[in-house]
Amino acid sequence: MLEILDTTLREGEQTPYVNFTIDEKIEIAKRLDAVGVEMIEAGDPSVSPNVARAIERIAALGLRAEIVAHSAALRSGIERAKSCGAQRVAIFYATSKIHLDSKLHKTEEQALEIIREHVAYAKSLGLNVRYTPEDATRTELDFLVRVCNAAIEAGADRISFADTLGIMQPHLLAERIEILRARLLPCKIDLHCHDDYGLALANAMAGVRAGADCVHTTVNGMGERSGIPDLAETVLAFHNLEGVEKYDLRPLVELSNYLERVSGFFVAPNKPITGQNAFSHKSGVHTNGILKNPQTYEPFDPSLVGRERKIVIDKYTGKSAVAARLDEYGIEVSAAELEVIVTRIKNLGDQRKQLFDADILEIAEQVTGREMDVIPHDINALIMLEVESHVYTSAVVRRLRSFSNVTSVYEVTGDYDISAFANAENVAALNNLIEEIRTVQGVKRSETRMVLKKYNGGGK
Ligand code: HCA
Ligand code: CU
Repeated sequence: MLEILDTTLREGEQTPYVNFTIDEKIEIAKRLDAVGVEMIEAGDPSVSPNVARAIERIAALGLRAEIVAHSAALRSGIERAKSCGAQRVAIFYATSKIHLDSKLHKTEEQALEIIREHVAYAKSLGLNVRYTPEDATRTELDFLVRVCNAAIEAGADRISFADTLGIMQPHLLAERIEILRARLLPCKIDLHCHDDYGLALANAMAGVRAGADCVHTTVNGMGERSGIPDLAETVLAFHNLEGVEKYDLRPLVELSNYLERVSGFFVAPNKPITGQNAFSHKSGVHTNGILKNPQTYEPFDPSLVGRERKIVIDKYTGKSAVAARLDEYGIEVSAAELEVIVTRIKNLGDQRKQLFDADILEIAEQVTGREMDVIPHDINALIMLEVESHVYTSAVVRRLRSFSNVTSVYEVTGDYDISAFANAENVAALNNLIEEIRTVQGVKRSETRMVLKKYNGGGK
């Protein structure tokens, strides 16, 4: 049965410009535990005193997950892992020729001895031990087997087959796992697959099929360079495609949002599961299908992860989607009116990147000649911010611009320093956005005005 080790707190914190506070790490660990991952890799205590303190605090929480500390093959690191209260230490030592020659300046025999000695030392301290041959996928196979078996004999019960450079393909990885399974002494096999070609999750799934036990993930796929498999994608792919039902799917989207908030690292709109567009439909053909039966274009029901499907209205839209959107507002139009409304939407859509419900309602008013007394569900808001006096306004602007819901940002004169236009699906989403904006460093005070109706000037 599949196991997951989440390493958001170790590999994830190796993402450029990402740094968690101890409290944030504790919150992340609790939320990971709620999903039900078997192991949480909480950090390498030799990196800094605060990393060590965070591991110590997390280990003391008494979570269900086993708490793992990462360490180079150094006695001091292994001792720190022990004194932090981690249940397991993951000792990494590279095994590929290029790493041995150019980085570690060790022969294969020297490397083998170092690995054996440090695994045995960790075991003697009473720790569970995983050994990671870093750059395993570029390591000569006979040597890899020798090293891993030496580590297992010395007390390791897990080997992490690390595709450190993300160079594997599913069929190759599966082949290697079959060989390792046949030639390794009894042990569990972890898969640590980097995503340099976008193949990390596919590789991991092939590896599990071939006999590996555990997949390493991070929330939002964070990590060095292009990161490793995203936790939500991994859980959903195994749940829906492989029938692994032991993880709780409900905390995943919130966990992803939380990570965006505390890391400043935002997922792309097309990111599966957690991305803004993951359950949106646009073309007339697609939306027509979705309205008749969602299964026509949905791999699974978005409510499985607490999300909603969304139909985007613009020039690609057909009549059924517009009628459905008007119907949501309790607005009925005749077939002839609908025809004209759709034509106008298409014309406006030719000129604009994005249409809001306010635009659609305005068109419907013009075409029918009836006033529509409704407030658009998707909300436009003007958010005004005062910035702390010691902070550069431009630094706050830069952070604001990275929010996908923020459509434009202005530095302004007057009581406030910044005004930003934002759009959100509903009031709850707008609330979340404002909460997130308030946590941006340097924001002192905010005031939000919701747009009730929008009129375009001569330009647009
Ligand atoms: C690194 C180490 C590592 C270790 C993986 C593991 C890798 O290069 O930073 O211990 O399972 O990718 O090899 O993250
Ligand atoms: Cu890694």
